[in-house]
Formats: sequence, C-alpha cells, structure tokens
Amino acid sequence: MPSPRPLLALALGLALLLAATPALAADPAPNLSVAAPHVRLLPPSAKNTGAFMVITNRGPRDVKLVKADNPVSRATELHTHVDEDGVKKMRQVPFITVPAGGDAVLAPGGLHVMLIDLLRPLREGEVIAITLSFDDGTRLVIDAPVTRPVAPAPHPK
Ligand SMILES: [Cu+2]
Repeated sequence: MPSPRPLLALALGLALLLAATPALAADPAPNLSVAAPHVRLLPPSAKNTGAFMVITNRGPRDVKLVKADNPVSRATELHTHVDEDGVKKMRQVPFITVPAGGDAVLAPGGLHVMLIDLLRPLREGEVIAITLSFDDGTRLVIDAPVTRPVAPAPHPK
C-alpha cells in the first residue's frame, strides 16, 4: 500500500493554489472605477437607449474604453454626439479615452454607451450588468439601474 502522505501533500498544494487564484484575478488595474452608472428609461416602444456614467482613471497612463456589452440588447456601441448644422446627431466612436488622473464623463448629449435593438422593454429600477473592456486589459462589470430621464431645463424666453 502506498503511503497517503504524497496524496495529502498534493491536496494541500491544490488548496493553496485555489486560495491564491482570487488574488490573481482581482489584480488587473484597480486604477479604474465607475460612478453613477445608469440606463435611460424610455417608452416601451423604444428599440435603443443610452447608458451614462463617470469613469475615473487614477493610473499614470491614459486608458481607452474600447468595448461595452450588456445582456438586454443585441448590440452595444460607444457613441458621441456631434453638431451638424445645429442638429445634434449620434455617431459611433471606436473608443472613449479616460485620461490619466482624470475622468471620462458619459452624459446625455455627449459620450454614451448605446444599447441597440433591445430584446425586451426595460423596467424602471431594474439593474443592467454592463461589461466595459479597456485597452489595458481591464474588464469591469458595472450594475446600472434603469432610471427615468431628468426633465430638461425649461427654455429661457
Ligand atoms: Cu447613441
């Protein structure tokens, strides 16, 4: 009969390896964080909507948001607004830069994550898990509640 000791050593080794894994997984870029994420509630007939947030980069280098994903729309794009002859139009952008030591502000009328071709109407208050992928390899999954848009300020007369 072989001694049980080598097996015990193997089991201990495995346990140590497993215990060490979460630390490794949590390592990439703690420099990035996201504040106030939310998805704009639109009428049930709307096929697309926007997600907004502030992304902060405490690192020494600019980082680019290069991809976003979510489970409730067929496509997810990065968008900005451009002014064309006084008309604001949305335009897809290949990335959104989060400057070193600064913020990228995704807000109505400007940069945003676009949820395109919704699979179902969204409900106010439900939370959408949006995955953000950055060019330094960081991936963040953020919980963005669906919120009613704030009423626009009245036009001055
Ligand atoms: Cu858009």
